[in-house]
Amino acid sequence: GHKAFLLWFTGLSGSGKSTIAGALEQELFRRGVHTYLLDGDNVRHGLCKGLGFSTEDRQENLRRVGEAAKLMVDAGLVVLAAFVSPYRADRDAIRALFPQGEFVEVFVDTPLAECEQRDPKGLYKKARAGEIKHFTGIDDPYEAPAQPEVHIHNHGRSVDEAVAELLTQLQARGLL
Ligand code: GGZ
Repeated sequence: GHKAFLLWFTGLSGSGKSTIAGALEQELFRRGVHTYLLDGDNVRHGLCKGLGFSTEDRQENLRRVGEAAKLMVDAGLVVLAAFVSPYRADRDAIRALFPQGEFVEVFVDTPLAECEQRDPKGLYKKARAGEIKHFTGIDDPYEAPAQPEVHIHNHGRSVDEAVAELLTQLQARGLL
């Protein structure tokens, strides 16, 4: 079998977290690694149903995701989690659930201007218009990780390059 660990992707809405995590998951699948991808799309309708985007709700959203991820890692999976997770304290609380080396924080670093230009769901436009309040990067904070295990500068780079960098980093850490 392979090692089990949690890869935690953090970054702005539209930064490319889910895209990169999904592409990495495909490559891991190809290598016979057993994975599970958690993101807002699959937890906010069930496990985290009813939670919004206040500071408290984000904290509870991420707490539940962290606990679920821990169970999955205990079961032997490589878990990929892609959440905005804007507060350092919330990310560090999840880190604290895992033994050293089994929590890998991945900062998907895309400038706000680029995310806003992409605006795949039109959410930035709505946030600028005041139709969505507390939108991360617009009228809500994003606390960038100070010491992420992996820092992906995702401006003007392809998904394949980001995946290659992640694979290199995971190999260097003895996780693959
Ligand atoms: C940030 C929001 C908000 C607000 C809705 N702030 O691009 P998306 O659409 O798919 O990613 C964003 C997602 C964020 O949910 P998370 O569970 O990842 O957030 S957190 O980790 O903070 O709990 C965005 C959409 O939901 N969205 N309102 N106000 N993103």
